[in-house]
Amino acid sequence: MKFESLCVLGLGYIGLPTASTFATHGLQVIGVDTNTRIVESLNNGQIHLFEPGLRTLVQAAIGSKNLTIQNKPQKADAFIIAVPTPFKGEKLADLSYVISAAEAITPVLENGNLVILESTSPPRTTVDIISPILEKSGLKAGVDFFLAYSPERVLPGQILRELIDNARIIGGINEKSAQAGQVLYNTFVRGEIILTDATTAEMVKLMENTYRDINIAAANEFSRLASRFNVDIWEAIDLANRHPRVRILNPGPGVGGHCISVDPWFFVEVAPDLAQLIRTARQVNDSQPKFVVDSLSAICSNLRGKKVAALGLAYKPNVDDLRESPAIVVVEELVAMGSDVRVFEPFDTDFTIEGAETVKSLEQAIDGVEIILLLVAHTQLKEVTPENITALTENPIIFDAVNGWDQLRWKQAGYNYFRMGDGKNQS
Ligand code: SAJ
Repeated sequence: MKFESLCVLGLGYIGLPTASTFATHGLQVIGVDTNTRIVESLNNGQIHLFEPGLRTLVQAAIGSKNLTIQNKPQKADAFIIAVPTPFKGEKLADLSYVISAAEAITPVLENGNLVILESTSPPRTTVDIISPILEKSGLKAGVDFFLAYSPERVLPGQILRELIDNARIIGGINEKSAQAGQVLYNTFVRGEIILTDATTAEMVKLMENTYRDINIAAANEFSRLASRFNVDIWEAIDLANRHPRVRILNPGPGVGGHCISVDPWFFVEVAPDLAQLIRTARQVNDSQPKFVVDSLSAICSNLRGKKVAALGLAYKPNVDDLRESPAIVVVEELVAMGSDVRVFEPFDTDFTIEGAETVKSLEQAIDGVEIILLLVAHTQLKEVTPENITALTENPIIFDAVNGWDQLRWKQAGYNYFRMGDGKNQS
């Protein structure tokens, strides 16, 4: 069995690096996206998202003529579906992109082909939804063509390295399908490749992100408890983590991004009676922006009319992705309370939030404000020091929601510095 050509459907954070990596490893790859803007910009050598090293990789792939970009799939030996699974309605998985992608493959599907679903999906999606759509081609899944689910587990910011080095799970609808998947990914994966069934692979993906969500929820709840009991959460976590079997994560303004804040709901959707801890963890993390705003209110008593510089909007440090970002929710809550908010996001200086002012530089953000709120520990924002801002505004309150700054330095410079979850060092 050999795969020489591949069609990757969906050219986002997963599909584009995957298509490019296969192309630079010798496969003839067609990258497919239904968004004509993305197709045009890629064909003009522009990439529409930020990920370290990705621009160079995509340019190399396109330059080698092994990667071409189109808006429709065409015949190939293998197909990878890497489209999003967003929410619809009240936290339900919207499988419409996955379904459309499978429907687009069906007319070009041939004997001996392999189809892999990578999009995060509720358990049984591959078997109950994708397989019947593809079988409308007249071919039998697992017999005439192979079908597998293989979750993507790369960390934004380190995608290109993790794509190659991470262990990869391939869940086939039968053994032959899993083995076919292994042949395909062997093209570039250096991590261990482990074969299983499709539904186990789907569940593993959801379990990984749910596990992280629950652990972050614990850290966030601890930060609220620490505030109440005049304890510094950052000191307390540092001490607890000296225990050989304890590894508490970092509290913050909440959990964002398109994965961890979304995937646990897929369990709640299909098994609400069983997924109670999972639902509660989601609710804790979703209410953490309110904890940030409440903590700030406790310091300032009245936030109405207060001039606030909100620094950082991305869902985590050093990425340009603003999806589901808790920092945005913090800003929206401040706006709702009547604060006069200026936002600065170094990775996206155009993003707007109704009622807030977007500015293009740190200096513009800080100029004349009364409160400086650090919401994302981007390297560029962590480098801000008291010396940088002294000339721009007089005696603002500093509120660090991510433990991104050195409190001693700010205090020694005479600032009123507060840290989220630090009930001990209220200056
Ligand atoms: N966060 C905290 N405290 C922490 C760690 C993270 O509040 O201690 C927050 C971040 O600020 C962010 C959110 O959690 O808002 C998620 O960030 P993350 O770095 O934990 O994860 P993602 O969403 O960037 O990537 C995750 C990864 N999954 C796991 O680590 C289990 C990645 O491996 C997956 O491939 C990715 O989801 C995905 O695509 O599903």
